[in-house]
Amino acid sequence: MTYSLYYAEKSAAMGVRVVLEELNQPYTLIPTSIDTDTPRTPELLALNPNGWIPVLISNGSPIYECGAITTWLCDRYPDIRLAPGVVDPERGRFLQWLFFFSSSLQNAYQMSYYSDRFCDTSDHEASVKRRSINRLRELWQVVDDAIGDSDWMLGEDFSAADIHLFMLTTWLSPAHDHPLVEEFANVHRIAIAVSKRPSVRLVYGTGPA
Ligand SMILES: N[C@@H](CCC(=O)N[C@@H](CS)C(=O)NCC(=O)O)C(=O)O
Repeated sequence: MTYSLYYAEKSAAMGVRVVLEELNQPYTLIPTSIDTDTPRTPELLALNPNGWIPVLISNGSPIYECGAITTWLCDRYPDIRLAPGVVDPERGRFLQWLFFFSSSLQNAYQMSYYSDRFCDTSDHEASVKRRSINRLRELWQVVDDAIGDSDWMLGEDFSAADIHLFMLTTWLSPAHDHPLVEEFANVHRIAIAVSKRPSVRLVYGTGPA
C-alpha cells in the first residue's frame, strides 16, 4: 500500500507525514499551496470542499481532518503501538487530546492566522487576533497542567498525540505575538523529546533546539 498525502510545509500535513514515517509506510507527497492568495485546485476541492490539507488518499479513498487520519492510520498498524488500541484504558485520553488539539487549539491558531474568517468586517480583525493570542495561552496552559511531570501526553508511552503536540508548537510565532513555547515547561519538554525522533528530523529538518 502506498499512500498519497496532500502536503505543504508548516501545515498540519507535516504531522500526518511524521505518523506515516513512524509507521514505516511508503507515501508520495502531493505539493499543495495553502497561500490565501492562491486558489485551491479543483482536485483538492473535490476531495475536501473546505480546501484544507491534509488529505490522505488510500486505495483511491480520501480522508481529511488530521486527527481522523492519524487515528485511522495508527489503528491500521496496531503492532507499532503509536496509539492505544480500542479497548486499551488509555484510548479515551488519546482521543481526548487529538480532538482537543483539532477543535480547540487548531481553531485558536485559525483565529490568529485567518482572523478575517471570524468577523464580518475588517474593523474587528485586530480584536479577533488579540483574543486568539490569549486563547492560545489559555489552551496551552491547560495542556501544560495536564502533562505535569509525565514523560509523554499519555504518561509513560509515546504516542501520536505527542506528534500532534509537537506539530502545534511549531505554529507558535513571535511574529504573531504568540506566547513562546518556553512559557509551558511541560509542553516544551515533550516537544524537545519529539523533535529528536528520526521521523521528525526527516520531516522538519533538525527541529527546535
Ligand atoms: N481541521 C482541519 C484543519 C486543517 C487546516 O487548517 N489546514 C490548513 C493548513 S495547517 C489549511 O489547509 N489552510 C488553508 C486554508 O485555511 O485556506 C484538520 O485538522 O485537518
